[in-house]
Amino acid sequence: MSNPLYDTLFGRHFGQETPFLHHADGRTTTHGAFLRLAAQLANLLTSRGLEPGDRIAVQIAKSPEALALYAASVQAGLIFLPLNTAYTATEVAYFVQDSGARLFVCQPDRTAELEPVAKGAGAMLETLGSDADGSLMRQAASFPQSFQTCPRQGDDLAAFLYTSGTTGRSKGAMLTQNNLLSNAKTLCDLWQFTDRDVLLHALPIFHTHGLFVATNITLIAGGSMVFLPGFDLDAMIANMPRSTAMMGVPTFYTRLLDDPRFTAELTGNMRLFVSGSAPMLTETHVAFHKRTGQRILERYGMTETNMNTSNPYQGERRAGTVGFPLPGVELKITDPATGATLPDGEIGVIEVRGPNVFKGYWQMPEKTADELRADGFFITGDLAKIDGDGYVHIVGRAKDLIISGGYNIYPKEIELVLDDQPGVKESAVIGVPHPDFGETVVAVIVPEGKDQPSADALLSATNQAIARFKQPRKLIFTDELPRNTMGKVQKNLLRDQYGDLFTSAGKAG
Ligand code: MLC
Ligand code: AMP
Repeated sequence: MSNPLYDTLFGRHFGQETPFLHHADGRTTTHGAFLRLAAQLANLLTSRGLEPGDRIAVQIAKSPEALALYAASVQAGLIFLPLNTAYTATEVAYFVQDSGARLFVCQPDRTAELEPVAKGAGAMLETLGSDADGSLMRQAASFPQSFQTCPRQGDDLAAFLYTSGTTGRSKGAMLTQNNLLSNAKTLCDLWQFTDRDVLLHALPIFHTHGLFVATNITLIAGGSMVFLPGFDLDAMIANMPRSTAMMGVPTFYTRLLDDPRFTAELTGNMRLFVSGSAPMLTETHVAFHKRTGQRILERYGMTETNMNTSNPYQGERRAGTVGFPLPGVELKITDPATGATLPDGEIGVIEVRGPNVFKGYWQMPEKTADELRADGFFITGDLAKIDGDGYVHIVGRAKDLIISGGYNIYPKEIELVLDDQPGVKESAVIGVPHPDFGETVVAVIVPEGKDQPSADALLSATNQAIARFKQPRKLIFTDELPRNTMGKVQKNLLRDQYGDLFTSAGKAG
């Protein structure tokens, strides 16, 4: 009996003392040592009664041990549910409860705050810290270093990743073993990864980009990763010469370009720079080429679909485009009103179908039916056109979504918090251009009466409820919101009005 995801990503490296994770301090963890730890964790998890198909929710700092917990979950047939470390206890409570997680793993320093969350959801609680501290590692040490891999099939679920929605309620995207495996194999081939590659890994491992694209591809190729806890400019510069590839959000690239130490010489050993998760400005692509002589490869994906398109590895990487549909992925541009396929050159919504497309939203059949057609096409909500050469150009979004530094922020979630505050009649949250994060959050607020509510009180309310990265960077008070004849708030007008708040033309900084 096999477990395709475990066998392909991890199992075949068992016992191999080849380098897998290079640490900032110069130490290296081999594939063998990594998989022995994963096996200990898998033994521990099953000893606690976790069975194939059970959910394990984790909100832990990026570390080799955190990644081993992912491997352990796959080996034990569990459904891995990683959560952004910035989420507040209120946000986490929803995910743990909604997913029905049997076990929740948090950082040791947040135990007091998150213990009631686990208890409220009927989940067991363990801890794992960034220095291999916490209850999980303490217990794992006494378990055997090999584990009888749980049999799984390609269609079995491997992960839940929650994505927010336009209604403000997050949905658990159910990803199967095949979804992850097919995509990783395709990208590994397309981007020509081999066991000689060293990936400079600075992305978080609670999202598709850092966990599935970056990590799974490296594992399939048998390569290694410089595994940094996060994006730190000095560490990026220091580790670039020993790396061959990097994956990042556009903010990584603008920050690197802002540093004079980032030169063609520094990138001399690098063969591939990949960008995605948010639109990259053409000027960034051009400036990068001018500085390094290399062209960034931009690709396009989503939590629900993994990766859908990519610029070519060989051939023209066209700035301002996300390239072509991946092998095995069907892509069409449709009329948002009728669903009819549009001819090339016309703007419509991207729909995709293929082995990469998820199974649906956990316990939300109506929402699944709204976005995943019966014929298997997923309606992405991204607006695009296809040019005469077949390149896909993303031109906007049909969904009300802000992407800040590669993190998705749904305005509705923030509006619900603001509208609940005393003195607020209504609010509209918009994304405006930002030099570092691409877009950032601005809240336009209509007070209830004559007196303006205190900005501090409003910010403190959002601080309690939602993660820091989603909180408005500016509040604007106004008498009324612009509306169309149907009564719908015209956010495009607000974006036009406040669009230069953070750019050189504006002042907010
Ligand atoms: C951090 N902050 C952010 C932020 N990240 N605010 C808005 N947007 C963000 N993305 C906050 C911090 O809490 C802090 O708040 C302040 O901004 C400054 O922090 P910083 O030190 O400058 O941030 P940093 O830690 O350097 O993080 C920035 C970043 C990080 C860009 C490196 O956000 C990041 O790694 N983003 C990658 C996201 C990602 O992996 N997305 C993939 C999604 S998968 P304070 O308190 O100081 O004001 C997907 C599918 C696909 O989309 O296609 O890939
Ligand atoms: P997420 O739900 O976090 O997976 O974010 C997916 C969304 O990120 C997509 O629907 C797009 O709107 C956006 N996205 C990802 N890659 C790109 C890209 N290369 N260019 C523009 N938008 C992108």
